[in-house]
Amino acid sequence: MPTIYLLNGPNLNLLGQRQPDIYGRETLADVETACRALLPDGWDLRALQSNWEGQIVDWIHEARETAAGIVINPGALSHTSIAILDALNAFDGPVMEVHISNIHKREAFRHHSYVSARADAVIAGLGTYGYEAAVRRLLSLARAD
Ligand code: DHK
Repeated sequence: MPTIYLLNGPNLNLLGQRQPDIYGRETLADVETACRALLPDGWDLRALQSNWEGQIVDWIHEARETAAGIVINPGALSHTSIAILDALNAFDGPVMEVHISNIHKREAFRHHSYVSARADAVIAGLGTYGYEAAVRRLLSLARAD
């Protein structure tokens, strides 16, 4: 069954509770429900979150074998992790990078993302709708194949 990996990095388990003025009031469970609702019959979503860089690298390796595409919000690891970039470079399918906030409007240290060097699209500032936009785009790419 074609599967989309929805990967979230550090602190995104606190979505809906932490800094709602920046990240909104929807929880990660709400995001997963909204993304799942977009899937055509026969598609699956593997939604995963970790505060640990190596765990995210391991899930990207797993995705190499099983995923039709990856939607990833690496959280703060966007700005620091060459390991996640390297792992994504070893993945052949489409990669959508999501930031809930507009990282370019925030502190300078958030303006650069290592993951953007690999991502096929970068979504920033759409709030949690950015995840849905990313899933929609992945599905349209898959259907165009
Ligand atoms: C989420 C985080 O946790 C931050 O560290 C990033 C990103 C921005 C977001 O907007 O989703 O800088």
